[in-house]
Amino acid sequence: MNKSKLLRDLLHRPGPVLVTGAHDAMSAKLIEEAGFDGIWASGFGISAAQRCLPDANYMTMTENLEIAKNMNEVVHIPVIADCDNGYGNALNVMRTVAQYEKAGIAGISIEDNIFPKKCSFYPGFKRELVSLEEMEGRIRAGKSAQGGSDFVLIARTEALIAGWGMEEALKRGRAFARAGADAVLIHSKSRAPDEVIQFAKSWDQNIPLVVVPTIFDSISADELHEAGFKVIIFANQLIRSCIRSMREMLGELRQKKYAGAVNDHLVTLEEVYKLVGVDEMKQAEDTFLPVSGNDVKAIIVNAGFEKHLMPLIEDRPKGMLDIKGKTILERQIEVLNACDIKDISVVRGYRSEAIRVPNLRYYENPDYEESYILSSFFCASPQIQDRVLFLYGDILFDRVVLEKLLQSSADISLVVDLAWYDAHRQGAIPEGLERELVMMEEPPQATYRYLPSEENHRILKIGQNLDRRSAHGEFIGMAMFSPTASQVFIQEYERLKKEDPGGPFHEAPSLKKASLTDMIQELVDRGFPVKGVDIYKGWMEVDTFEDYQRAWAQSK
Ligand code: SPV
Ligand code: MG
Repeated sequence: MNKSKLLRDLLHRPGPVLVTGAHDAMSAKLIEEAGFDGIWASGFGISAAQRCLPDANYMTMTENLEIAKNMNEVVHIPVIADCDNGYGNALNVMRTVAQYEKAGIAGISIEDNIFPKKCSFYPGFKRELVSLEEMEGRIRAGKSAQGGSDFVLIARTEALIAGWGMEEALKRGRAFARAGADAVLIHSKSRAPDEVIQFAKSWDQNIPLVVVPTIFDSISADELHEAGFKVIIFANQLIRSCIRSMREMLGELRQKKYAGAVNDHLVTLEEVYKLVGVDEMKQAEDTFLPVSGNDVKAIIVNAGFEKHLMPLIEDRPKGMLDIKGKTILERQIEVLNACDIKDISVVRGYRSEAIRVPNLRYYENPDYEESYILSSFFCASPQIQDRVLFLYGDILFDRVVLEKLLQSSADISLVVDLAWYDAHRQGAIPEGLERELVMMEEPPQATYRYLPSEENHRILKIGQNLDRRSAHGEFIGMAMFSPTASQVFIQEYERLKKEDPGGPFHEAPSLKKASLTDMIQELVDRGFPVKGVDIYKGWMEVDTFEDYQRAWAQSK
């Protein structure tokens, strides 16, 4: 975006151009937010706020440029930089123009003060201006140094400030216009606006006038515009209001000595987050950084005894079955670790002593024969807080499956394999095979070529007894809960336990014998949104001897 062009467009637009002085990036952003047309990178404000120094050319051109750049980076409106006297003679002005233009600053103002200058309002200092010829040279040099045609050079005369009179002020203004200035700034320290109004009345050049109503502060921008001014700069009101509000808050804090005492003076933390773009940062992180599960607690259930796998699991639970030199549990941990999930708990039950993998946290379900998956997960209830990954102990899965789940921002996300849908329609899944199936709000498309959507699908029903014709996919035994959902999960489970009449719970004969899916159906029924993260293959369950053989054959 060419900000100089933007500024030129503003100069040609009807009505006054309202510009306000900033002293850093945040003040510039606030000026834009308030609806002003442009930013004045104020020499007075920058030297006060950035160095706590007088406005007297103590800061170098590069120091000032750096601050103006900071402002320009965070706003879309044009920045006009106050470049004092151009930091020297015509040669210095040339470099100043070139550098500011290159940095994308829309325009600069240079004044006819000598170098070093003093702020126009400091009392008790002798005011000296450079000769008209010297100033004409600065303007011509500046215009010759710009690369494009849009950069705006404002020439400012301090003739009225220095007491050189209206005639000299007009003579200088006209000469500046003839030397190539794009606008003229007439400055005044008179309490009444009469001087600048008189100047504007006599103005007979074809370039716009700029005014800074600091001392003559009772005239409005509209009145100044009517008098002939195009650009009105409120140069230092913002830095002065900052000093006042900082002082007031600090005085009260020092006196009362507790943070909450000054809340009335403060914006919320959220307002600061919004201002600096924390939401945008999160979005970029989600889009571009590799997903990380370092804030996730994983709970793996490995408690059950499954008779049909005997004698394979005679001396160990299913998760400790070896597949080419690594157990299922070790393979799961490998993938979890690869996604930065290091906080892993395992719920043991059957042949508990056979699970002795280091660096894991262990919980026991001694009642594993009389209970089921949901009870087992709750044996690790101290871990059900923050972001939690619930994982069945008998699945092998590709890293991308877990990565996709970690990317989900839903409160409750379940990994759903859509390959089941196709396999079922092709008659490839024998009747009677127990599968935890899901029905979703937006079913997958029944077409040969199908791109799983980036959108998560809301789950309506989940369980083994779902009518297969209405099921859309299979829950693979991997679910992730947000901190809020983890809390809800615990609360609901405690409530159910307390109110448990002992009868069936969804598909289970009792709450104690419930699967995770029964609890999820309960949350769905209670109106809690549960989303399916869809995948297409990329995982495997070890449920039967045949599964185990297949896992051997396919694993690396
Ligand atoms: C500045 O903001 O630095 C100015 C305007 O030059 S004034 O301080 O009003 O002179
Ligand atoms: Mg200044």
